Amino acid sequence: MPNDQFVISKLNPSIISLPEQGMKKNDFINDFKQYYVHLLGRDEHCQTPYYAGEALSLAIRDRLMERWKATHLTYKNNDCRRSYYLSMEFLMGRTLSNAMLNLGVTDTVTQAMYDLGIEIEELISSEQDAGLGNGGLGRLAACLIDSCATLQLPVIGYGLRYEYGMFTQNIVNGEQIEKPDHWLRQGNVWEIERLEYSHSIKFGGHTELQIDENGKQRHCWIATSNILAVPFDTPIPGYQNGTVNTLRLWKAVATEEFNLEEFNAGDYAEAVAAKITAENVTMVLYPNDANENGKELRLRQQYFLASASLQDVIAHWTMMHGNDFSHFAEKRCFQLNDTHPSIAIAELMRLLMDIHGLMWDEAWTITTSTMAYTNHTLLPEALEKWPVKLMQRLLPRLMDIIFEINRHFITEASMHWPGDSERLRRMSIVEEGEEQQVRMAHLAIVGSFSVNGVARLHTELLQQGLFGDFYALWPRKFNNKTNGVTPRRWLAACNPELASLITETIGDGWVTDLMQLKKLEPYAEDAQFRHRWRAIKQAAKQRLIDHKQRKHDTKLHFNVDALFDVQVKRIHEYKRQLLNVLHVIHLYNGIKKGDIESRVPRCVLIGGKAAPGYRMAKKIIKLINNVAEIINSDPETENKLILLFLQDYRVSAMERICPGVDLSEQVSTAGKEASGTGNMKLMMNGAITIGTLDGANIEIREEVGDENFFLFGLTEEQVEARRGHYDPVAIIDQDKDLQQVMHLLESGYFNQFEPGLFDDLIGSIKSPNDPWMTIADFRSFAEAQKRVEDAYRDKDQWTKMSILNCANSGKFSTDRTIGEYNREIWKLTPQPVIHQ
Ligand code: 26Q
Repeated sequence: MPNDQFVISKLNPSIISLPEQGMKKNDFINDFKQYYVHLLGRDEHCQTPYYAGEALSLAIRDRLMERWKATHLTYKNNDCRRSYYLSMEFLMGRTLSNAMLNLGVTDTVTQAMYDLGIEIEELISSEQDAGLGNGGLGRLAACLIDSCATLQLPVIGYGLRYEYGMFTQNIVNGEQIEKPDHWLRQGNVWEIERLEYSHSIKFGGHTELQIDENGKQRHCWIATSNILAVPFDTPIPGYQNGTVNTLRLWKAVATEEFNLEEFNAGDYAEAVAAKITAENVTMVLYPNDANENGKELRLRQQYFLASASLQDVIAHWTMMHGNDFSHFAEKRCFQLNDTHPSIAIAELMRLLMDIHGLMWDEAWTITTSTMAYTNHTLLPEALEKWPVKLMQRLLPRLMDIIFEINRHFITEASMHWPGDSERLRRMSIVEEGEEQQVRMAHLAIVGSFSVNGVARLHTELLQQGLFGDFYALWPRKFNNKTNGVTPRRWLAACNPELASLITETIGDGWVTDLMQLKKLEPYAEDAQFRHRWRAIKQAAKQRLIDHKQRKHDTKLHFNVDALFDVQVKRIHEYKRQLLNVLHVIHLYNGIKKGDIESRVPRCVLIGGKAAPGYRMAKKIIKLINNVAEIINSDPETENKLILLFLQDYRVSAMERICPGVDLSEQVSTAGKEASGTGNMKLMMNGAITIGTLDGANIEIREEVGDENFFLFGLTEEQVEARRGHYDPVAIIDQDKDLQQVMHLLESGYFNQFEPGLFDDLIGSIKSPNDPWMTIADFRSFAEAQKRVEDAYRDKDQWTKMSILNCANSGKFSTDRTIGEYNREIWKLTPQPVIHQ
């Protein structure tokens, strides 16, 4: 740690204050040149747009710095209540265009670059995605903190600075090949390292009872291996409001003392090896979006995040209030993004008791009035459990505390249900069995004052099913917070043409008050408006095609009049990309049989990553590619049907895709998708949903009206009622179309040179135990797809529906979501930033 703080503390604030940075075109031109030539040492011969992008980013970053500092000062001076969003994932994507939009300089800067002969789009797309997340949960965290800044709420995001983010997906011979994503290789201009706020994190060792200077007993956790957590801060600007919040990501670094001891003992190689182990903690993001149980490194990551973040908050607290924690719970609040950081509950207890000397009851009251937990899944296999043995070895003091929390909890629960030992066994934080395990969701519920689901149905199912016992015990803890997405990135920035038309029509208030989109409704009846809306959609489709043709070097002939039918999301059995493929095969079969008159030309795009260890998901990718190969190379499908797998789906890909989508596929088995957020992005950009009554689809349909949504499939109740007597083979036998589809699949039509390749996929959907009941929904899906085509054939009708989808997407802004988190959980006061 730098020990030159003495010199810094003598710096006079007036000496380091800078003149205000200009926001005019020439100011950007001058700063750009300065950075490009003097700092980066590049000239007109530089072959890549990357450095120009970096120079511009530095100029933009400068404009964020003063606002960042002023925001920080405002929060500090007001000593306001704050909350902290703890998440193992922040899927931020690119930063430059969002920063320009939020600073309100997009047009000025575009012009400035143009004057220099630079196309700004080239600079924007030369930026690497910050892919520090898997999918929905990670992107939600990014959208939520954007809204916090826009609503001027004092919220800090805490996460991990993975050296390698989400892998890059290549498709080779139809299969997914993963390539490591070394996103920091060329540096990251958006982050500021703050060594001075590092904290030391303990692992291993053992605990001892000691007597402190006041004669009180204290638990000590000793003989540990320590790792240093070094923070890197990224500015999170609000939308044109002077607020710049902070995302603080922790990097693991070997501590000096840790190395020194071993060096002195002469064990050089061991010391270097230990350094590597230490720095491994934040080396890589786990690429599963369901639980990969029991991996020690993952537990290390989780504790590292929890401990570093809590130490940071407490260090800041004691600096202001000394060792007085009596008002801590009034002033601080933590939101846990799923159970991943939920070890924070035990860690806060440890810090309060072992470091700050509080008694159990006092510490427990503080903990249970500051922690709040968001659940993102109902799938039982995705619930986190950690072996007690592993916890005892890695985090012995925390395991002791968890046992003690559980003892208190079981006492409370048994007063509520005396003698109901079966229920207590079900509810216990520690699962008994051959191997004892800690149920992290139970720890999270017991240790929090708020437990929320992420869509109405999801929350209801949590209360009735998975967490039913807890709901019976503490009904008032439970609440719903339907997800959203930020309209800045997902409409204003990614679809500037549509955004301009909207602003021209209803003004620009919608950007921060998305319910205003409702004012577009009457324009659905205006032929001229529809014409412009349609032209914008067509142009977006054309751009999407052009990009595909450049990148995929495909010679396919696309038609912008075709229906663009898109399913982009992680590949998962419950999300049922297979149902989509069955339907595509059905369409293909129809073409082959000459049944074409009634159909509409369609371009089906499917994209998404499979967890590297998820065999079935990887097979699904292979199947999509094989089917695409056959369909696209068949001359009979020309101008009628295209199927394409979109490689390396990620945040920046979605920004390109969503303006050009007609039909949004949201076809998960009812009751399985907690919410979905891709559905919201697509709706906001005027796509119409074909979907089941699952997750937020239900609320989307409620907002837009049944007539503007293509509903199909079993309800959650029907799915559950079918279990035990589901008979997919009988369903196939009674459905001619499905028979033919299955025949094509089973005859090896799509894997002529790879016999048996898809047997397991076929077996899974034909099994009476198929949890996702794909076959059960086929008929209803195919019929809904027919209705889609009937609607699409009537261009005016379709465009009306498209406008109405956008007009009614207002609810799905994270501004609304954050408003609810704040009103019902955080209770923060907005803090307008005072600029000196
Ligand atoms: C856990 C343990 C070990 C390794 C990995 C994990 C892990 C990582 C990521 C488990 C789950 C995730 C991600 C889950 C996720 O993205 N869930 C989605 O969250 C969205 C936001 O609430 C919802 O819209 C989606 O419905 C939900 O599937």
